[in-house]
Amino acid sequence: MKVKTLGQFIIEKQNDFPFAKGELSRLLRDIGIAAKIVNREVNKAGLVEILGETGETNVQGEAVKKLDVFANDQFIAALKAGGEVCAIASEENDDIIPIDSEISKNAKYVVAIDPLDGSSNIDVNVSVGTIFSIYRRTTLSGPGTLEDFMQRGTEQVAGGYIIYGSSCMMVYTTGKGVNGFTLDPSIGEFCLSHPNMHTKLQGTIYSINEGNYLHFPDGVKKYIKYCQEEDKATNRPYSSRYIGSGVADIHRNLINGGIYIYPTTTKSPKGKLRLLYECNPLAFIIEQAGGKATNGEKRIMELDINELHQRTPLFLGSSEMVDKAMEFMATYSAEKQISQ
Ligand code: AHM
Ligand code: MG
Repeated sequence: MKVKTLGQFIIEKQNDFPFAKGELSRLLRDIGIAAKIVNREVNKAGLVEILGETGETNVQGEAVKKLDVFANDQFIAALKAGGEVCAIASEENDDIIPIDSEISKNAKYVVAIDPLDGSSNIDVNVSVGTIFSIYRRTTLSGPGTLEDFMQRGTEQVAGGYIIYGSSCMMVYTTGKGVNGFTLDPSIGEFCLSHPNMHTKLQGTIYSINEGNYLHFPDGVKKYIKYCQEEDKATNRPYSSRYIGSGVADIHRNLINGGIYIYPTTTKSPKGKLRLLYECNPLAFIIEQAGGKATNGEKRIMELDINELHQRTPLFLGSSEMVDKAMEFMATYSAEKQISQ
């Protein structure tokens, strides 16, 4: 069998962009390297206690870091060392990280990243992920600024995620389809395992934290009831599946067909997930795979962004399911307005 590694695939795809000088390819490769290091640590997570590394320092005398901080440090270090990026925005950092170094003085890109998504699952041996989004800088030179990140999702050059699951996978798009690579631990390479990924128009899975049911907008409550109704023609009731790791839930739904919803709640009136480094890259991937991503009303990738850590509700997945959920949103929010 002929194996194609992520590195080989990236080089081949560089030809899709006639004037490409290889910067984006190198940047994607850097992300792949950091992902492998993070995966190694995620795999050891359960061993930390027995190896006695939970104290202040580990055997090398280094401070033991929580995995999310470790992942953040790894991605930032890899991106800085690569020299293709003039600023980084991370869920873990309040402000952007401008990069001011000799090797990055001609860097054209900025990267927004959620280094370890699904943080509540870190300590319980359940899949977690990394989500990243790459933009071309809009400022002309010097270290990147906040302005470089204030771009709509439609401007993304690439978006992707890594899932640290029963195997480790990297899935990304540069706007020419979606491809998935599985890490083969025996050779330490991501290998093309899921070429040209497509999601179903209509799936049979809905993923939402139903514990928040009472706090959902009426449109979402009605849509959940719709998913639970008996109807042979549409294969209902649908199955409810919710891991609590967005990357894992969305990866499963991408492959099997389904919808993921994180709506507004009374506790999170603007939604919980972040537009820049969670929703936009996931939206880019699902759209490239033939699905849809909206905030219940508008396309995620066309939303204006004016804050680094801006939140948005998210309805993402198989397009007919997202359309249906939006229909419920439109009907019931209109009804509410009339009755007010
Ligand atoms: P995080 O970036 O702090 O981990 O939060 C994002 C996560 C998603 O991965 C997941 O789908 C969601 O939050 C779960 O939230 P909840 O526990 O409220 O259902
Ligand atoms: Mg997150």
